[in-house]
Amino acid sequence: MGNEQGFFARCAEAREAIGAMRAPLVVHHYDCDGITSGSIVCGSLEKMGKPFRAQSVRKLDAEFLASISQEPEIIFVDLGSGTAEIDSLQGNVVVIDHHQQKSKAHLQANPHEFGFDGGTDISAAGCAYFVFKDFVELGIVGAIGDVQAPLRSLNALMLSQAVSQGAISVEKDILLFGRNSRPLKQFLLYADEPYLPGITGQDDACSALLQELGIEQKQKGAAQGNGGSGEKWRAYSDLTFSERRALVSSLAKLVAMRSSPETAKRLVGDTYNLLRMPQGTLLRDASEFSTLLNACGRNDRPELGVSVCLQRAGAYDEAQSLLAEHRKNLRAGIDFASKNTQDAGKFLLLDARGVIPDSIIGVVAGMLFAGSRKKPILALSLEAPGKIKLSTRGTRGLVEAGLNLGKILSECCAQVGGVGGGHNIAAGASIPEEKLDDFLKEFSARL
Ligand SMILES: [Mn+2]
Repeated sequence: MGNEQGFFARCAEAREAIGAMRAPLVVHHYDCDGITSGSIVCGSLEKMGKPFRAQSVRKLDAEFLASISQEPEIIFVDLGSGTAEIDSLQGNVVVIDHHQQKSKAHLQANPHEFGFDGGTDISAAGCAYFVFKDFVELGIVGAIGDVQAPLRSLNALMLSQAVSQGAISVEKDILLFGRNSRPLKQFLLYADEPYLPGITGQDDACSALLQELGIEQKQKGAAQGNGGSGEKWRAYSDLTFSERRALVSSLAKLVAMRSSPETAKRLVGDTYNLLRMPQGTLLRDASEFSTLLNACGRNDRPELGVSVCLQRAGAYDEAQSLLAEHRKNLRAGIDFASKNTQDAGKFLLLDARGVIPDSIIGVVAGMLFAGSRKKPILALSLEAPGKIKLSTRGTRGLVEAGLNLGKILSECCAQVGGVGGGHNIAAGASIPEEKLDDFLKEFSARL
């Protein structure tokens, strides 16, 4: 159990320090949690009437740090804590982050310092929410984006505040991704959390199941364009109550039988409706909102994600078309990964160098990993010529048994000359390609 009061006092200190800044540079991470936490900071600065600049980055490398070394005021969001090198920055620096701490010099609103686990108890967006006490929906979306559901600890506290403000309602429903936005068959085909044995990744089985349950994949709708068929693909949210019930109970039976009754319990759970967001958009559901933001970040448009979060004109439509493209890439990546992952003894290895872009390798590893839970997965992609981006994923069960991937990657990187770290359950690194064999030996030795 962490020290809530200590953490909140630190958040208040951070808010005060930011309030005293004149025109800060906001540096935030590019993923969903980085975009939402960055947006909370930017939106709050806007409300304070303060001029600011925002910049999103994938990592704080030496080159980037050199480029900001002259900045008088910097706010790091969803990164910074894990980078000891920021200690040498001379300006006024405030860090809002939930990664394991290596940096010590600056004021940090970081839950680790107060006995909380930034991997499961709160994300950067939640930290930013507790700093500014505003934009609570974005706090929840960030937590969902960082895969921290079921929400507990500081996340649960934030949620209860959101519910009492009337910002969010929580409903028990199926937890598979894309309830509102994926056509039914894809909804099943790409199901990863939980993984549906015999269904996930198997096109024919998905169609057969829907047919067996008498659930039509298409429905009559408004004619699309001139002479359109007037049919549209149905999403889970388009189903009738009895269709939903039939589908959920048949999936639950299947998972209980082929995986375990515990896994079947993970099929249904809390979903988060964002009641103040525009109706009929992906922004109404925390998990779909997070998908949209991840698509922005991973397609080099994190600033578009910030505009979506702050509901700037035109941003939503543009983000939606990016998402369509992103899904196409993801499907290709998962297809490759499912055929090319090897058992490397103590871990699973996916070598996707030159095939899966480094921007989505972590997501692909996470989705693929859902099928096999006994060992962590290590996925490789090419970040630049001669440079490998590594992504590792574990499970809560492995973490409870003592796994700390963030620590392991930091140690391995120290041995082979790379940069890496993260959380106990998920971590990443960047290493020189010629050091790969050394890295794999170091990694295996620490599992
Ligand atoms: Mn984060």
